[in-house]
Amino acid sequence: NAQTDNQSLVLFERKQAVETPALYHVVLLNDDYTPMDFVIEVLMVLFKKSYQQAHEITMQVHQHERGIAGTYPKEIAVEKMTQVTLSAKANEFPLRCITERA
Ligand code: NFA
Repeated sequence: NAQTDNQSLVLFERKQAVETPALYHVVLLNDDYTPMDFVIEVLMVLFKKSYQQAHEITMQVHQHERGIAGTYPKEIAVEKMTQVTLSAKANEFPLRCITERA
């Protein structure tokens, strides 16, 4: 319910209400071995970023140890995190990814 996940209520006329989903950042973490081009590709394919956006986020992670790949409702954020982790493993890169409450 609204309390457990600290969600907000959007109220409509005639006392209808819907809960807006709590949002989570999918955060990419830096490492020394994953190629920049792989990170850019992950951001473009899984997070629908343009090449320019993907390059900026990759440089943010490379220089500052972490960066936000995208922000989604929890279930989708966890799914994206899983896809990043599986894709990295399949390519034998150590890229790590976490989710955190936005
Ligand atoms: N630091 C990695 C390198 O120098 C690049 C990288 C960027 C890795 C973003 C993970 C995330 N090859």
